[in-house]
Amino acid sequence: MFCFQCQEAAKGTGCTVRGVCGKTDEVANLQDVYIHVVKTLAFYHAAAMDAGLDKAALLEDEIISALFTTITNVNFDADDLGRKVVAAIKLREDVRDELAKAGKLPDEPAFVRWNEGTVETWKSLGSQYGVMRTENEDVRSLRELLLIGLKGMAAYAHHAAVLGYRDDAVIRFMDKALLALDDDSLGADELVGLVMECGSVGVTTMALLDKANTETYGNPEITEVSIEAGDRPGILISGHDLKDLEELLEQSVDAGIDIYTHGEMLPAHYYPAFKKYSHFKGNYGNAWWKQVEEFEAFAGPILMTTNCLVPPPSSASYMDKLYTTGTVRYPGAKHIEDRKPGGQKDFSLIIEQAKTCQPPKKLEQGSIVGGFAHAQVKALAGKVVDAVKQGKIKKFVVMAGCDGRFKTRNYYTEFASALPADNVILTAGCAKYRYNKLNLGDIDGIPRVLDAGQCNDSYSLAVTALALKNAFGVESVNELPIVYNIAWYEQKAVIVLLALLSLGVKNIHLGPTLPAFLSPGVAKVLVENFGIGGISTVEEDIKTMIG
Ligand code: SF4
Ligand code: SF3
Repeated sequence: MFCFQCQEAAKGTGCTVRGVCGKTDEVANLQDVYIHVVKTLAFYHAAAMDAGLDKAALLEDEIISALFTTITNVNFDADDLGRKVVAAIKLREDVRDELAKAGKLPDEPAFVRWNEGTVETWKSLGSQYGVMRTENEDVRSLRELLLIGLKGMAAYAHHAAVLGYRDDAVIRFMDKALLALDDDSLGADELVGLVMECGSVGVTTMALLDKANTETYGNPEITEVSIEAGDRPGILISGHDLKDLEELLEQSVDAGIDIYTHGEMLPAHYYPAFKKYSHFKGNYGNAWWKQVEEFEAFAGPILMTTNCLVPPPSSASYMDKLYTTGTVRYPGAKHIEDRKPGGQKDFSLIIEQAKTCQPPKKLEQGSIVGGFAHAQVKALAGKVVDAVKQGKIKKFVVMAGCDGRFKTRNYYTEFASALPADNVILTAGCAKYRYNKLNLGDIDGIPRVLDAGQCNDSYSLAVTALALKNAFGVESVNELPIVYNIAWYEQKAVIVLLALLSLGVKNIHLGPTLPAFLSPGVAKVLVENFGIGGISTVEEDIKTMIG
């Protein structure tokens, strides 16, 4: 195996024996094969769309869900991945048959006919279809940056599609980019162009998801979320899938149990649509990497709807209470199957088990405040602009992104604490758990930590920046008193970064370390064109970023 797609890649270069995330060699190899097959699907998908075949939609779903499946901390199950690759090839061949029957089969390059080996041989294929297939370091870096951006884009496209929102421009770009990943005729310049296009299609995808979420569940609004545990048994739901949450809440209304969010599901509390459920109790615990101890303390069943799942240690007592759904899989965890068209997922098993469990152990006291997505910020715009004009707010500091387990991430807690009292943090994603319980206070009633939501809601931060640009009448977002100190861990943060670059945002600081997949040559391009930088010490960075 060779994998360097996340911030915790071994030795800062790549995992070669077993992932720091817990991904095995077999799983990594199967994921490489899966991605290889997805490139062949892209060819037939584009043809099926051109030909107007109904089956194009099935291939679209498969491409998007395959890319999402290979994101860090989503799927750890070799058997499941093997089945998925076999099914993907079968679907590809079905679509090819239909294209042939309709007389619409285009000339096929040799690689799209790939169908070699078996699940057993794929498990040990090494890096033949993975990162190291590309020899030139810069081309490899650009190809992987593009693929990683596509994975993040796919996650957002998947969430939008679950709510019935699609945009052909997104899947058309995915097809083009997937087919470019092994195209030896493309040099660095063309690949840089595709990476930039990936960022702008990333904006389209994030806007689509924002529309899907807000039209379905309403605009997030200022909300105080309890972080305390109640006295009834509960179900803990984590990940990013709001549709799963909706169905779980609906199916558990009179069950005598409570529903708690963990990690990235916290922002669900900000949506008006979920406020009608009196058993939607609060948030329990922190970011994904603390889950082993927090799932243990929770005592009830846990539902993982997307990343980030941490492999439970053999001593974990919650293994028989761990449920996965959607793209998430873990060997031994019970899996809730997908909904049929027009139907719901069936959460009865998990609800019945919850009734037999103890209430969660009490971990924390109090509450946190969030819900500052773009509509809420716009509603406050007058107040915010006044505070800036009166000099009460001097700077906005975007500290969105991911959290992770490395000690170096204490930097973000210290950085947030060290910010002057006239600075406001704009956040989204699980990075917020490094500072959202610090009680940093408010400025004339505007909290100093404005949480827009999940990493999925990072689009809101761009809309907020554009709203401020209009309010202040400046030419470019770079003239605003906003600095970016973003933390990344997995691939969704990469599409957010590319999206910000495509919107013209400059001088973003990215930490705690720069991605291992950026070769020195590619890193240089990003530094020279966009002023991207890393982080140093809190003291130094407060000086350089805040002044
Ligand atoms: Fe390593 Fe990250 Fe890849 Fe897991 S996802 S194998 S930790 S680089
Ligand atoms: Fe977090 Fe995994 Fe990225 Fe959604 S849950 S931000 S790391």
